[in-house]
Amino acid sequence: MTASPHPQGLTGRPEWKALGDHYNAMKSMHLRDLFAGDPNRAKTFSLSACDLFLDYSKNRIVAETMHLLFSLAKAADLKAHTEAMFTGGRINITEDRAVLHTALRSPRGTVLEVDGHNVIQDVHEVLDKMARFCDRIHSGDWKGHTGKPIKNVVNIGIGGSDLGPVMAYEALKHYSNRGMTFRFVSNVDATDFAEATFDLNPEETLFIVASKTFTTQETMTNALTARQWLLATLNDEAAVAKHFVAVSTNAEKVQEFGIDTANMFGFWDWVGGRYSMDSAIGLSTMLALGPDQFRDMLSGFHDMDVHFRHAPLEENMPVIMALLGIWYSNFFNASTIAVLPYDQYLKRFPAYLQQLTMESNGKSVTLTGASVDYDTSPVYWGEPGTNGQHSFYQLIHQGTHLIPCDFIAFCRSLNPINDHHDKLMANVFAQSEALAFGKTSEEVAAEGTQANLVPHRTFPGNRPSNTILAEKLTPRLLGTLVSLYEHIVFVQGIIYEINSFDQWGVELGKVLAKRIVPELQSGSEELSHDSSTNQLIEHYRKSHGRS
Ligand code: G6Q
Repeated sequence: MTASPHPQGLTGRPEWKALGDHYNAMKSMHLRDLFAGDPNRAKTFSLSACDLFLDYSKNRIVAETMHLLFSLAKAADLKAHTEAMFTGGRINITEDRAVLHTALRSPRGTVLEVDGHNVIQDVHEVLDKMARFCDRIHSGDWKGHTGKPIKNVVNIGIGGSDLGPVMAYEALKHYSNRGMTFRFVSNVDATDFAEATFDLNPEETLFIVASKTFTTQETMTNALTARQWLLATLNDEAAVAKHFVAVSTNAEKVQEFGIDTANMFGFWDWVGGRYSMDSAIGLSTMLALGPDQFRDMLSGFHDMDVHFRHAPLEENMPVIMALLGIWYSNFFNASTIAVLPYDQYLKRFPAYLQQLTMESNGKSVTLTGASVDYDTSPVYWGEPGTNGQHSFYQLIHQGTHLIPCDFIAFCRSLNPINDHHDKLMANVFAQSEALAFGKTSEEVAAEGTQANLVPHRTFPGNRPSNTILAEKLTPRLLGTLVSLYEHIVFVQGIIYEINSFDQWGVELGKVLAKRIVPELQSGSEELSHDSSTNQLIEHYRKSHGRS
């Protein structure tokens, strides 16, 4: 199924124009007045789903805003597109692929046929194979080449084959097997490999080479270095089979590398890299958590899938958050969104979301190839609170940019020590309050502030935010949270009429770097780049005495 765009494009839709007119009425309204005028505002603009509580009342909206945004989603036929994704429609049209990450967390026994084949059965076969492997590692049945059990796991992968596994490992460390060490190597900068392995004993180390294509330069370079590192100590090619497993869709390349395909965990072309942390790409996560907790995480993903697929638009958490994102990006010209988890375990969550959101919706042509005349994905960024408060929040409070914020927090700490958690939560509530309501010059003056300092100490407020609250960070909850953002991205992609599931910008980088490597390594090869690139290459060659 393809999108059915308006003949004059998104901005030609009457619903879009109505939002533009509504913006003119809304832009000068202050959250202070909106709250003062409606004692039920917090209740009206809040929602619970899948153990998440979303308070979106501190947004610059009224009921009419939401009504117009939902009308836009309806005009874009969002529900039909959602069904197309869930049922295996080939919605990734530039690669002619289905987009079925939701199948990765469908319960055992359900059926979803793609090209006459039940993919859910395949999914569970791989999950079972992963679980058997984890049990062998954990029980010590799987031994390294010299007979020692595996204590260290190093995941080698990049982009979608790294960011999800690292984020999930960090997020769920509390639930992980503390007797094992987990490291992640992604960068082709050798420092990444060197630092990840410097204190590991090769005899007790397992490498997971995670690459959908098994051709990615960084991953293959790191995998070859890992093999060299292992053999430098173990000195026997046969050791590779005991210390390397692969996660890939490319059995031929896995075999070529020397990994027994019996130790390969597969997935499918309908799983995009940035949507793959719940596929076999999550093998390191399963090794850290154990199969049961990994399955809990999948259930959390599935909870949100069901909610997104079936809840009416007006009660649909991903839809509401996606539409609010569009409201700010396209009408208030907000070019970034800050994601601010008040939980140290979620320190890699913003980095994970950067890929999910920006690689998916950082596009400037529509599905028909026409150039867009509106902004698509905003820049996502963030850091855990309270740390961010002591650095960039200044700009969010008093700078010239409007930066909508997503605050994420948990009522219960996984490390309830003294009153740390009350203080953490007091901060998150105080921040969204200060952003929304600010402090007027009258209030500042009334505090006895020196007149010349009043403008500096005034906070305009009217800075929007969502707050997502959950009881406790668990594997299940993490799945729900990731799935929430996956679907936000989907909704925005549908409204923007773009393909959220290809990544030609990434492909370009892969090709360009390969061309320059031989030029760096040879001193004589003639250079035919622009003068700047030629000069930089020459500079490097000189430093290595190659020219
Ligand atoms: C994700 C992208 C990209 C990809 C990496 C690694 O959606 O396609 O980030 O995950 O380039 O690719 P491989 O898994 O094929 O090594």
